[in-house]
Amino acid sequence: MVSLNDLRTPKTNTWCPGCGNFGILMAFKKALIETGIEREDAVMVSGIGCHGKIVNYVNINGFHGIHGRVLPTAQGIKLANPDLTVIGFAGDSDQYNEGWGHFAHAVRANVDMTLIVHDNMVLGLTTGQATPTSQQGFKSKSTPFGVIPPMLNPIAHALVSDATFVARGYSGDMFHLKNLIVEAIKHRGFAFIDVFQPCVSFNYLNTYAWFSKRVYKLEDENHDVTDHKKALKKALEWGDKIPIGIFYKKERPIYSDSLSQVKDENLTKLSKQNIDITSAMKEMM
Ligand SMILES: Cc1ncc(C[n+]2csc(CCOP(=O)(O)OP(=O)(O)O)c2C)c(N)n1
Ligand code: SF4
Repeated sequence: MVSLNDLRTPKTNTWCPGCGNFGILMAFKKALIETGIEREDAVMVSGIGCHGKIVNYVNINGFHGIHGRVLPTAQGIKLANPDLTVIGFAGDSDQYNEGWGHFAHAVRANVDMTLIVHDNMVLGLTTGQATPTSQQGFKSKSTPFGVIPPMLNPIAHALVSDATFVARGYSGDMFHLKNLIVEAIKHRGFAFIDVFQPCVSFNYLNTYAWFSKRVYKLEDENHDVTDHKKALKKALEWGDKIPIGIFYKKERPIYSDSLSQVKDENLTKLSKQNIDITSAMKEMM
């Protein structure tokens, strides 16, 4: 069983003091410990952005991929080696701008993995431009007169794309977030958690104080996680009260259940001896 000490790395953490990413990092480490997954059985995949550095700070296998491409990489790893627990970490620009096309299809495909989006409603690493989840009117370096279109609603989008696990966390409530990550990892299918992650350097609107005043837990209202209509209604709530917790959960076949090539086979365990790709190469050249 891993300990917090086992998960420590020698890398210097370069996130700004007070950044919401710290809450996600600690919640994830605690979730790994609680699920009892061994270090060599888990893989993290991240995109480009402040969030992406998280792979440097957890002592498990990690792949720091390119911007917007967390999902194809993570899905490929899981399909090739179903024995691994795969967790993707994306930024809100990373996932909801450049990676947006992948999102809807990952939800539909239902590969057995977890996606955690660090949703600070701003581009952090590139110093403060607007993202799809920035609120209408949000003033930033890219929108000095305020964001014009309405904000994107990833929770509602996931729900209408037949998602099997949809949740929202808040990095200011680390223990609640840890519980969500544990449930997401245990879920058989694509588990999606959007996490409010205050960016203390570039988002002066959606601060800890702003979130803490508004968020409430769905479980405190005895929310029924099997009620799709109710989940959608909750997904549309925004303003003085904003729900966090599991919106919706259900079982449906995972992608590899219907993929004969990987259904009963771990591709990484196939013999790599006597493989001759010469004829295939000739055909392609
Ligand atoms: C293909 C590509 N497009 C754009 C960039 C420039 N870029 C670097 S980080 C970043 C986004 C950071 O914002 P977000 O994904 O919200 O993550 P955060 O830094 O807030 O964690 C962008 C657009 C890039 N590195 N690669
Ligand atoms: S710029 Fe924002 S998101 Fe990036 S490390 Fe600093 S506080 Fe965190």
